[in-house]
Amino acid sequence: MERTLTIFKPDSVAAGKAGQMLGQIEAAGFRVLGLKRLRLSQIQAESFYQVHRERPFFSSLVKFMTEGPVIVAALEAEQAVTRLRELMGATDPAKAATGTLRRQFASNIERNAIHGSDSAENARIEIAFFFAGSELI
Ligand code: FUP
Repeated sequence: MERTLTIFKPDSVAAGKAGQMLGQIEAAGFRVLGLKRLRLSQIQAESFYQVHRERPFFSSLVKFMTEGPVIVAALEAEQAVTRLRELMGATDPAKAATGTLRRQFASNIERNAIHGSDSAENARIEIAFFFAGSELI
């Protein structure tokens, strides 16, 4: 079993689509270990995306990620990292395959509906960013 972290981004939550997205993720065999709704502070968003701090889109991404509440979930499944990224589709929804979450729910490469960890190691770091061990059941 492997864990991964997903974030239903402010666009999905504002549109009332997070539940549908989580339903598709559960239907694909993922188990929800932890779930919470929160609004990221600027410092939290900058810290979460610090790997992108030198990229031209960084400040716009931080602004988007802090514009409203997000819903974060710690998930468990066989090959959870890879399988969630397959369900999500490409970063740019215009390039995402039919049926993927980003193809269904994202607007553009920035407002792209959902985050998923890109490795098991980053999943561990990202889950710890949002959840205490006692919150993962
Ligand atoms: P992904 O792993 O698919 O979420 O994509 P990346 O880690 O490459 O990018 C992280 C986030 O940066 C994306 F979800 C959206 C944002 N981004 C932009 O806003 N513009 C870009 O050109 C690339 C990424």
